[in-house]
Amino acid sequence: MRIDVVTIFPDYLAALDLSLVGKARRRGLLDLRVHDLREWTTDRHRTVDDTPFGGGAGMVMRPDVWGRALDEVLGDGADAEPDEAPGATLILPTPSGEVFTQRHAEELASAEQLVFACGRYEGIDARVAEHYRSTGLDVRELSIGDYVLNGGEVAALVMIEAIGRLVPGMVGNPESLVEESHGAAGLLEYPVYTKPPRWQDLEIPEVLLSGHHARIERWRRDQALRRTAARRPEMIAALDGEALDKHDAAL
Ligand code: 6GU
Repeated sequence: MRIDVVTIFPDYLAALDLSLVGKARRRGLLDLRVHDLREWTTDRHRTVDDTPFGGGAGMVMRPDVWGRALDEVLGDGADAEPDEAPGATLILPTPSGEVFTQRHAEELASAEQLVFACGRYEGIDARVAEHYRSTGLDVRELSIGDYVLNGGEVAALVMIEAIGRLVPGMVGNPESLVEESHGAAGLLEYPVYTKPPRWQDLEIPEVLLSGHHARIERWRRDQALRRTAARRPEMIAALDGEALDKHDAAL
C-alpha cells in the first residue's frame, strides 16, 4: 500500500517511523511519504491560505496550492484499472466529515493508494473536494470524533494506524485482529488479565484459572455484553437479534 500525507507540518507525522507502522515501512509493506504543502506555493512568502469569501473569522486554505500538490501526489494512483483493486482514495480529515469507524478502516485497508490532505486554519476551500470528486476519484471527508483539533494531522495519524494495522502482514499475530473491540461481534472487548495472579489485594476471576474453555468463553462474552451495555448502550441497540444467543438474552 502507498500512503501520501500532504501537510504544512510534516514533523507531526514523525511518529509514523515508530511501532508497527514504522516496521511495516522498513519491511516494504507500506510505502509512506510525507510532503510539505509549501513546496507547491509560488510566492516569496509560501502562502497557503487567505481570508474567507463572505467574511468571518480565520483563514481558508487556497485551492490552487492544494490542486498543484494533489495532482502531483495522486500521480500514478489516479489511473488504476477500473476492474482491478480500488485505486487512489483522497482523504480529507475534517471535523465536518462522516465519523471514521473500524468499518472505514477495513474498507480503506484494501486501497492501492491513500492520500491524506491535512487542512489547518478554518479548512480547505470546498472546491478541492468537489473538483477531485468530479474527476471520479474516491474522495472521503472524515472526522475522528465529535471534538475539534487544530488541524488534520493528528486525525491522519489515527486513521493511518487504524488502517495500516489491517494491511496483510503488518500485525504479528493475525488472531489479534479478529477478537477485538469494534470487530465483527459488535461488542466491546472483555477485560483481560495476566501475571501476577494477585496484585494490590486483587485476584483475577477464578474462571480464567479453571482450564474450562467453554466456561471461559461464556464468561468473556457475558463481560463483553455487560461492559458494552454500560458504556455504549447504542451498540447493544444496534445488534441484530441473531447476534444474541439464549444466554445473552437472560443477562
Ligand atoms: Cl479530521 N480534523 C480536525 N481539525 N478536527 C477534528 C477532526 C479532524 N476529527 C475530529 N476533530
